[in-house]
Amino acid sequence: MTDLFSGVEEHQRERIGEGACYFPGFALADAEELFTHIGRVTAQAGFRTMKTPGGRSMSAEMTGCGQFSWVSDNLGYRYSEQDPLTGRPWPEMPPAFADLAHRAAAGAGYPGFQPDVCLINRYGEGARMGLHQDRDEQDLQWPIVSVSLGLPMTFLWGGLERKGGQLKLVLNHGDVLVWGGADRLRYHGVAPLKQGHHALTGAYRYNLTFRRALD
Ligand code: MD3
Ligand code: FE
Repeated sequence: MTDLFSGVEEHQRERIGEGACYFPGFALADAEELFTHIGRVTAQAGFRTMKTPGGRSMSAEMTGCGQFSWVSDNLGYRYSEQDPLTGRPWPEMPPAFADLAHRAAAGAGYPGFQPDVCLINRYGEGARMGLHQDRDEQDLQWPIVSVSLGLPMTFLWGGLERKGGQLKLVLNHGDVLVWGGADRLRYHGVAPLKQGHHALTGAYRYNLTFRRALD
């Protein structure tokens, strides 16, 4: 008998924009495994706070894995093959990471997504991320896949210009978002993290963003 649904992931999906999908709880089943991998990656490439080209420190701590990760200093923002703290390549992207990103992207209508970057953000109490666009990737046709772990955080979703209002969406443990197409260059950010405790991640929220930096 043929299985009509073979290869098609059955999961709750909400289209929140022309090119954007929200998958509540998509990563829940994998959350503990993902968190273990975060521990392995950060043992090799520790969390650090980055400085913007304007000289201000960002409040979220960051690191990454994959062929590239994103670095920021007084020279500007860019993707780099080396961790500037160690001079070594970034840790390899765990196959479980790439697989999750691939499945979520396919479910949102972006088949064939093979990320070469996983940026890992860690937010402690009060940490936030101001409104910005993600436009340092070479081919903006590829989506970005975001995975939230740990404490909930309010995501701010704006338009194609910095001015104007933002929609708010609470991102919970295990939630996945996919952004591409017409929504790829939307301004976005996250509101300051409220104090709390999560059974897996303690006082933190972690966010994985999967990207394709180079073609
Ligand atoms: C919408 N991170 O790392 S993830 C970032 O929660 C970043 O850590 C936030 O913005 C976080 O750059 C938000 C959701 C997200 C990621 C990329 C997007 C939303 C996006 C790109 C375009 C539009
Ligand atoms: Fe972003």
